[in-house]
Amino acid sequence: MELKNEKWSLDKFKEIREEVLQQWPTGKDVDFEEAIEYHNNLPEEQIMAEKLAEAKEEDVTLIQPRAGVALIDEHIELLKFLREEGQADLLPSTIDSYTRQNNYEEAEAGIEESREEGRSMLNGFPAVNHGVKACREVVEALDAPLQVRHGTPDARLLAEITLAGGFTDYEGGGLSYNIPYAKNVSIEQTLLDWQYVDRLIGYYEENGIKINREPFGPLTGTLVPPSVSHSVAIIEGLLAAEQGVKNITLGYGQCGNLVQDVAALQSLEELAEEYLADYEDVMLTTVFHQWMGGFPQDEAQAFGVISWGAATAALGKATKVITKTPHEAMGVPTKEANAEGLRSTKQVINMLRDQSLLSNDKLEEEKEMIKQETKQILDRVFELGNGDVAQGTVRAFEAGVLDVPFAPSKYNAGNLLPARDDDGAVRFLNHGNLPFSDEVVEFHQEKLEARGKSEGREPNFQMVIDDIYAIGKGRLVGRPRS
Ligand code: 8ZB
Repeated sequence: MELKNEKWSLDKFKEIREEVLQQWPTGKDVDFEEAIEYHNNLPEEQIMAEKLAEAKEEDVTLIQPRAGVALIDEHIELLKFLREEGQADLLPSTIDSYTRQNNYEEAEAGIEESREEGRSMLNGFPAVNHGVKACREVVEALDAPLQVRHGTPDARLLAEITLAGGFTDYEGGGLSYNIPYAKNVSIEQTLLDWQYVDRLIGYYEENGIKINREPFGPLTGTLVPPSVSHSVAIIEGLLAAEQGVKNITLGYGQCGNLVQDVAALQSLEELAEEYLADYEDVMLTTVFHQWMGGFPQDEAQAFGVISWGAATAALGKATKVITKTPHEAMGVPTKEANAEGLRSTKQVINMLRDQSLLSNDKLEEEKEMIKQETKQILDRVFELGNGDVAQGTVRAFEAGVLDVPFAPSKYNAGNLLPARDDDGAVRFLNHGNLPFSDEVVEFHQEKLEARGKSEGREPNFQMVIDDIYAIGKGRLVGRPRS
């Protein structure tokens, strides 16, 4: 099948759908007409797009954790706890790694073992194996909207089952769930597979059902320059809108410098509005991810990292924030630790709800820079695709015009080197083949030279290494001898 950014005909979608629903026995329980009926009867408080629209309107930042375990009753208990004890506004179901790899046999074994052991032997909720009815049990036990959070290159069957199961939001995208997650899956393949997911959601929308879509913003973590993640987010937003998706939440992961992070959140929304202007009735919202890098082992220090993310989300007026927990350095958190991350976040958000970062020259300069860079990247993507953003994206990755630092994918050039400047903002030490103007390149060079000067060293690869390890030593910027 040829990849083009063009809305799929219903016939083409339905032809592929027959194969998708046969990938695992639970696929046969998906009945689209009946699922429409089910969604029509969902209480409004469980519709993600409605909750997000309300939050955007009222300028509040909602909080959402990550969470998922193997068995249905335990999963419900976990989510109830996070809602009641953690005051989560929005709920997730984090999917286990086997399901993310489409390995439903191993997921089944994990479910069995979990039953035998009396504890979760999977690192998430295996929604495909549990099937439509079980997903609905989860939805019906709760009073908040549910989102699927995963990391799946081919997420077609998972989407069919969870959406028929009453989930109203689906994370991921053909780039953001490929480049950071897979080594050998081609970009063309994941873009096609995610066109299917977007077309499915477009089909729901055509039938009056609002399903929200959320590209995974942070990609590989805390050293991704905002213009790189923004380019990916906007491309995924455009691809989704073309297939008929109407409710889109674009994401950005905390880098750590307050001004840059707020500038990133504001510019993301402004750029997206510009790029998606041709699509009617699209509701755009934003999500901010608390620190997606290494965490301090010490729980008190971890709360410091969490609170700084909460403050940034609130001051940047993100529509929602995905929280971390004091167990981040250890692995999957207990429900108590998860609720603590939520409560500390809510505390900071409540205290900052009436404040915003005052517009100032520095903020404007950062926004302007991020916008210029993103436009330079996206202009070249369109050019490479002769106007087709899907084809342009494949070629842009080949050419290193789109390039994500520290990504495992062999389809990613990997020429970029980011490093922090003297204020901790993320800059390009090496911009690889990104199509930047001289002005942009010099801006970054100057920022890194200024850091080099205050540290008495030339900007070099050691800075990158130092920055990666800095947080473990309780710092943002990796200084020599600190
Ligand atoms: C890319 C996302 C990584 C983050 C968290 C990790 C990390 C993964 C679960 C989970 C609670 C789970 N994460 N799986 N948190 N329950 N089943 O996602 O700790 O922060």
